[in-house]
Amino acid sequence: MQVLLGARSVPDAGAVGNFTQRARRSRAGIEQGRRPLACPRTSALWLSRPWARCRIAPGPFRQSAPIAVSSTTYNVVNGSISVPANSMNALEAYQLLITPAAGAATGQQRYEAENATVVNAGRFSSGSASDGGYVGQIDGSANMRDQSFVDFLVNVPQARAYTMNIRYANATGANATHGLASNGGGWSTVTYPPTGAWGSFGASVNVSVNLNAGWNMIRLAKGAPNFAGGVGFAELDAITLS
Ligand SMILES: [Ca+2]
Repeated sequence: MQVLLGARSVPDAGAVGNFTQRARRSRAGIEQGRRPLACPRTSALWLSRPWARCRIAPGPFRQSAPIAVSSTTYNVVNGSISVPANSMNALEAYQLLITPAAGAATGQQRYEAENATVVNAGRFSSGSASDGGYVGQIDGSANMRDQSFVDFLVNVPQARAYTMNIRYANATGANATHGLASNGGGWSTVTYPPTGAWGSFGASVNVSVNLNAGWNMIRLAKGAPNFAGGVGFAELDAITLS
């Protein structure tokens, strides 16, 4: 992730003394490009006297864009980053702008299992599932009539290896596996460690998948033609490509 740390100066909210004298000095300060000395913050006079608008009116003392304090690329570890912000000024506001280091993503990245082509399995609802739905009963592997698999039709901007995050549930108490194939290519194995309960989602695994630019078909299978069959059972919630 690319992180831009910026700061924007804010007017001094401190000393409030003789209103007339200080407000005049403030107006002069604005015209000279300096920070205003004081404006009463809650007084009705503050709202009614035009020079008191020094706090909100555009002027030389007010910055049009944040000052960049730092711009750094961080690796995401377990879904989070840690950004140090040293020597912060209490009179300034700070903001973080976080963007993917490779640039903003284009196109769809997440695909719901319940919206994919589901063969010999069922669609169900769950409050913990992405978009409220998932695919379960992906159980068949014995013969072509009952082989269970889910086909995701995805579109990616360029040909490369993508990280595919798979949200799943596996309440068998042991590792389960599916076969993974894209565009009719060879099979690889996806291993799903056990999770708490069927229909309860939050766990995910990452695998790598090679995709072509444009449309691709990704199959996750308990059973499918030319596939020996997976171990145990798993439910599918969604995949995310990055
Ligand atoms: Ca889902």
